[in-house]
Amino acid sequence: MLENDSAEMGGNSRTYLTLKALIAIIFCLIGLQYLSLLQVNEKQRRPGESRALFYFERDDQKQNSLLDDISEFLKPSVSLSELDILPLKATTTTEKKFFGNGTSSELKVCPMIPPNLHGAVKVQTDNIPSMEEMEKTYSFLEDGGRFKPNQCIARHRVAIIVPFRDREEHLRTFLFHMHSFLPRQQVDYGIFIVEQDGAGAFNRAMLLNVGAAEALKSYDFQCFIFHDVDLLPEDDRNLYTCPVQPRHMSVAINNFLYRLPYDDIFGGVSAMTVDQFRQVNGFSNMFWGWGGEDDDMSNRLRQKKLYISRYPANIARYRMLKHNKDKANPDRFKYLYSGAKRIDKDGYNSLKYKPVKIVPKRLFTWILVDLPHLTL
Ligand code: NGS
Repeated sequence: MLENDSAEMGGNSRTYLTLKALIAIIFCLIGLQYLSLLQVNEKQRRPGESRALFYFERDDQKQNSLLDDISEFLKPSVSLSELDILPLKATTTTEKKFFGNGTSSELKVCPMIPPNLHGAVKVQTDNIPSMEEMEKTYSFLEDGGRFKPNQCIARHRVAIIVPFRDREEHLRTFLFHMHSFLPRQQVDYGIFIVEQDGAGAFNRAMLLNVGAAEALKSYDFQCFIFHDVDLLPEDDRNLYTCPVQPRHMSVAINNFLYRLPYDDIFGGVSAMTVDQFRQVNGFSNMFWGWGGEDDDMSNRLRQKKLYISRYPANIARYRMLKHNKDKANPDRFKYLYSGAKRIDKDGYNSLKYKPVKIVPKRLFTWILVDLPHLTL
């Protein structure tokens, strides 16, 4: 009986000790949780914002103070590679500009951080002017929707390539937005609208290949920005410059609650240098109908040891215009799985197309193209 009692008492004290330890652990956990909450509250983040890239973060108290944001760029701790901006070759730091009256002046290379950015910008989606009205508003453009700054030599020559069909209203909204957004970034750019002729399945990737080929015929562009017509950037610190590594730009889209849907996504808006584009042999020509072509490009990049870079989600924000979803391509997974075997023979080097029209209009270069179904 006594033995039983002491055994029971020993058991009780062990249970008591275990309970005490458990309670102590629970208090520790509550304490830790409290501390981490304090840290989060210290800087409220928007959904999808990156934790690591503090130099880009917006201070909510000074949301409209662009200078504060930009001065972050200039901190010595931020290296050129972190900014993901290609340095300019030393040979082109100045250029003589000649005026009609016979005088000339020496132009300097534009600053790395454009001085007149606004930060967050309004995206207008209604009461968009007609093409004719816009041509007057943007009379500073050269034919082909071409712009270059006249105060300095642009650091980047960028072809914006937009696959297109049947979306006239989106196109007007896009042009209206982009031609007010891009000049502030002091890039030398042109907009190429690549329209697929006929009513067959849409081939976004092949249109992008065509746009790249035609853009390079017209000018010495350094990089491409492949751009869906229904995506409008909401912050002009999202620089449309040539990337060091391929850059996925539409990181945070309103329709996806400003969150990246998955890590390897390369659709929507993405930038590549001409050299990177050639390394991966451009896009596959095999994706007819919606989906997969951008994932195939993502696989090509990985295969060629390039990686996808991104601006932080509080800057790389986009508004998506409303539209009906296209019919998905039932063969997309088949082509995705066999992509690695095709990279060297299906792409930019096997591209064939029939240009129906190539017209350098004031707001853009219009490329109407007939796409053949290629076989390997
Ligand atoms: C994936 C598609 C991508 C597409 C992405 C986002 O599922 O091509 O959704 O699409 N991949 C496949 O279908 C294999 S979105 O919702 O933006 O239209 O880019």
